[in-house]
Amino acid sequence: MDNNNILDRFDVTKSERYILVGVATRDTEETRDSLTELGELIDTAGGEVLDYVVQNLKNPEPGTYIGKGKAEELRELVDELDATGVVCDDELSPAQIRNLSDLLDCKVIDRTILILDIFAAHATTSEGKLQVEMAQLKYRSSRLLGMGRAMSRLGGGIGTRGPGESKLETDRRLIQKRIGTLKTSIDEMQKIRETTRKKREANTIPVVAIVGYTNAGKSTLLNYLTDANILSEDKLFATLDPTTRKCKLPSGEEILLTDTVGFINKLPHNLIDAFKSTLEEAAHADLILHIADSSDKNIDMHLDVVYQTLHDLKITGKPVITAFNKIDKVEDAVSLTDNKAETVVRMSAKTGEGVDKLLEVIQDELNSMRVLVDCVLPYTRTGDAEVIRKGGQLISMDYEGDGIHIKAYIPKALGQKLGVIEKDNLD
Ligand SMILES: Nc1nc2c(ncn2[C@@H]2O[C@H](COP(=O)(O)OP(=O)(O)OP(=O)(O)O)[C@@H](O)[C@H]2O)c(=O)[nH]1
Ligand SMILES: [Mg+2]
Repeated sequence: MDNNNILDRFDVTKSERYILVGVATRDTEETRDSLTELGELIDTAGGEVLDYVVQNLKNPEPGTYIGKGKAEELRELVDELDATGVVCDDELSPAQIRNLSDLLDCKVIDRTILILDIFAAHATTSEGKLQVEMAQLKYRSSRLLGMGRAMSRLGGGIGTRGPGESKLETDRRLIQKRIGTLKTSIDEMQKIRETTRKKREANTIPVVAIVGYTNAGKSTLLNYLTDANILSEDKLFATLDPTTRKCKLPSGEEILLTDTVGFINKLPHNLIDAFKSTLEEAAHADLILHIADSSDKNIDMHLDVVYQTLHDLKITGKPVITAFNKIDKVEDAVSLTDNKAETVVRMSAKTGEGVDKLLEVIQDELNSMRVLVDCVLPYTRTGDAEVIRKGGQLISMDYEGDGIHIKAYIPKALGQKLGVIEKDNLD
């Protein structure tokens, strides 16, 4: 027997140990990949994965998720491996959690509560914390009735952590009241953010929102381009709260780049709701920068998850640039495509390869949303000249005898407002 095993056995501080369980309704391979991701979630939450169990079923059993026979086998495995509990790869109904935890006589958690737990641990801003607490309370309030034993089996640890932990009440009314209070606070914070965003919009600096599957390298890119100093690590959901930084394009024009929470397959609905407001930055962006991990073996499925989530969040109709990141890790990045994007680039946020090209593409895309103005403004309109200088990509600005000669790319809407587009600039 090797030393590691002996150490494992006697280490009482060892983290919680789980068996992962999935139901393959269509493709066993797909379910296995989903379980691998579930394993990464457990790892991120600080737990350990002991084994994987997959059952092929047309649909999950309504009462017990897996079949009774499979549950028997699983119970033996739980005993044999001395597991803390099992994690199911789908969101379970209250009845499924209760019945399964009775059958297995151990802690039963699901993908949703695991993700909520990670979000709870990673939220750093007060708004993020309140949003996670609200999502957790909503999940729990629908699962309290008749869950006595299953709840007590949860004990502590994964699935029970978060800002609301000390307030975990078994009384629905208290939970409803708390949800009401949280909503008021979140609404207030949202108003403040709205004001900040409006101010920003008045500045007309283009906003580019970085979106993508979790762990694709969004924060690494923002760190590479700016001094954002965001935590980036090989964990899922390293980033929860949005960070916005100024970044200079090759032309010298400044843009605002926003890094946001990553997406994941089967993202709990309560969380989509909760993070709608943090993702507002993306909803108001001029351009979506979609980061994908070239080395991800499920890249196509994950591209779809991102587009589906953007659709759920009603972030549609914006130009998308897809950057296939981590090309330093793959042999053949050239064959990767995304036909939903306007443009595709290949890059590495780690080595910097292809990042210049990405910035050029962002510049081109922004320019294509603009018009070229070439006009002369009288000196009485110095203020407008300044608006043009700040609001677009300035090519030249000369103070001549007859007025200010300006050449610049500016957003169409701004050009119309100032009356400097085409015929209008004869005024
Ligand atoms: N080899 C390689 N690794 C990269 C590259 N970009 C990011 N990574 C690594 O990928 C992991 C995830 O990077 P993050 O920047 O945290 O990813 P993210 O998209 O912000 O992830 P979440 O915030 O968790 O959604 C880290 O370990 C990075 O060092 C790259 O171009 N090449
Ligand atoms: Mg991140």
